[in-house]
Amino acid sequence: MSQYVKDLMADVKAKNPAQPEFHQAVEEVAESLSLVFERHPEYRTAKILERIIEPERIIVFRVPWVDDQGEVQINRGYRIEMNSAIGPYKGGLRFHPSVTLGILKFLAFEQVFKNSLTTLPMGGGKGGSDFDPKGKSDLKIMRFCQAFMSELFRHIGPDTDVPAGDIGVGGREIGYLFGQYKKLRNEFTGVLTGKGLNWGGSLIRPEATGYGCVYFAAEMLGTRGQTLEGKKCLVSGSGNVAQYTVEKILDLGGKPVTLSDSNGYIYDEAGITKEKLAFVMDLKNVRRGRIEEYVGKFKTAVYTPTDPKLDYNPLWNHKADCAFPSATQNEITGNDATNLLRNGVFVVAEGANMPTTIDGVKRFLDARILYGPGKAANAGGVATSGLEMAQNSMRLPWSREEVDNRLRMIMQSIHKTCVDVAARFGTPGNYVNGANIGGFLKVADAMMDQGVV
Ligand code: NDP
Ligand code: 2IT
Repeated sequence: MSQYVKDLMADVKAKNPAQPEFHQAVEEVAESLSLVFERHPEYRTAKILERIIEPERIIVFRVPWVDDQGEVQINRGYRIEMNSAIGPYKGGLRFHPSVTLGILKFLAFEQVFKNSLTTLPMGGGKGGSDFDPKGKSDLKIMRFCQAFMSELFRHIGPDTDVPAGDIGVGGREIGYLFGQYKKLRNEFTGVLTGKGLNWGGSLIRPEATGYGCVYFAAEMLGTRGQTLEGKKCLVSGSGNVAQYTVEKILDLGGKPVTLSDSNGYIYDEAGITKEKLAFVMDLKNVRRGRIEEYVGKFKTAVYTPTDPKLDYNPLWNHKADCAFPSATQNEITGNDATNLLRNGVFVVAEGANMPTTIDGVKRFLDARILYGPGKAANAGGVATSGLEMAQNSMRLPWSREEVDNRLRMIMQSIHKTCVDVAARFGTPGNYVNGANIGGFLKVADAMMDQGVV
């Protein structure tokens, strides 16, 4: 680690104590940017990275609501408005009990670089709450979403800050949030993305993160003259990103064999087919059940419950070619990375945000596999949110083919940026440097143009 990164990280840790995920995200980017600062000291002089690290604004608020028993409940709501150099703040909302300020700051920080890579004019933001939607009735979810938006509405807007979904926030929640925003503002605008198709949503937005991640994997494979055809794929999670990752892997001839939730994972030796995926979609999106039910229905699969005592995740310990982590941060540790490499995995495309620890990333880079970091590989979701914003502004919807073609072109462009920039800065094949530097340059130049604000 260079002296510059050491000093920067000491400052970041002193100023932002107890935010380990935020420190991790900053450290990874700072390491890559050392290569830029050697050639462009002007960015260092202007303290561009130091400014990106400091959110432009953080909003923290009380979310009081009344549950079905008439008991008052209190959650904490957040919106991190991280950087608006290249467009309005843009990024998802996460509802999960693990949500803290540090988690949302890491996500908002990553979002700045990711959104820049998409080629669309979007700044970076993220928000959410420590609210746990699991097992709650639609009515409770609606009450919570209304309470959350009763404060958030005064801070967001179609040209200011445009939230979307993330863990625990899907089409249902976006609907309730949008309804409350519209009631309070008396305005029908594109203030949220991931909206329903009948009221301003875009075709392909639900599919976009998973589809985009698989398109990115296909691009990476293309650099070695290969395709997904016949490739055995490990997928974690079973939510929005995981489901459409499986769907696109199947479209491109691959063989997905795993899915998971926080209780455990299933391994289906025969492969997860379109029919089995339809069962999972109904299980997760309609009945809101646990992935364990899969093995009751399909006898070719085995279920392994999560064992917190293990120092590795057995999901990542199967013979395979590709891995698509699509659940949450730090789900691939150093041990998991070693297991993946030993089992023959040579493509890792991150659907989740920062699913690999710093130690794990180092092992992937040392092994020179095709490792696509989340900032690049999962950018298809927010890119398609950008396409939803464009359609809302025009008040004209595009067809499925139009949006899917644009998504594919954007993923190809992000891939090309990563490859070109990594080579230009002396680390060919290193998609981490390619994504971090490629995302940084556009934001940095915009900040240089706009002065110290
Ligand atoms: P969902 O809420 O739809 O699904 C999340 C899945 O991950 C569930 O299967 C969930 O299991 C599992 N999961 C969540 N937290 C944990 C945890 N702490 N430990 C183990 N499993 C966990 O979310 P998404 O699919 O939308 O998001 C998945 C990942 O993709 C996240 O990292 C998100 O930030 C990222 N992402 C999402 C985008 C989007 O457009 N939605 C865009 C880009 C990235 P359980 O039900 O048991 O909690
Ligand atoms: O992490 C992400 O990129 C998202 N959750 C999607 C954000 C968005 O605004 O669509």
